[in-house]
Amino acid sequence: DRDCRVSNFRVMQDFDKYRYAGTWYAVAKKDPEGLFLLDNIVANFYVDEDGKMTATAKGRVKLLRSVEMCANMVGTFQETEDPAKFKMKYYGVAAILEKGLDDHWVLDTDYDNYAIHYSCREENEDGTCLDSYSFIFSRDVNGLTPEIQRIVRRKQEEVCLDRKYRVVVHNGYCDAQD
Ligand code: AZE
Repeated sequence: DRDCRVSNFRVMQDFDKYRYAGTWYAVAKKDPEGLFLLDNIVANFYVDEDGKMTATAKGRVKLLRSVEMCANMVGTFQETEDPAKFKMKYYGVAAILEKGLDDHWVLDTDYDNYAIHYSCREENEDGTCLDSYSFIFSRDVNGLTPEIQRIVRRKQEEVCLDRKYRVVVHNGYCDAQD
């Protein structure tokens, strides 16, 4: 019945990066292995004159047990043959040394309210995902309507991540800093 192979996941059809641009608040997330953004996660996507997509992201992180800070991250996106599937090169500005190259897939979005992001970092032999992370983005920091929550839940099941998400708190922790 359910196909958990990453290559068979359905992504947003006719994805439009121009409509995806702007501010998104992470309202829920599924964590990957290792260090990750904890809460107060806000992403801003831009498309420049040449059509290249970039993004900034902010979020609280905890380094070495107890050192808490707000990470300021930058991402640049490489397009692929599927308009909803990008390769994202990212790195931290200032004190955050974290960097990497991740997939950035947009599974679903209505552009105005919600977007469902997915990234598989490592696949198993059978094509299912061994290490993934995913964000549920909202245009409204206060969350999603019950109707959209149903759409999101259906998609979370479809990509075999049901019950793996936690709510992302927004309490202004990273607002003062830049
Ligand atoms: C994402 C969307 C917009 C741009 C970027 C994103 C991802 C950022 C990370 C950050 C990790 C930071 C860590 C710091 C210690 C997907 C939110 C850059 C993966 C672990």
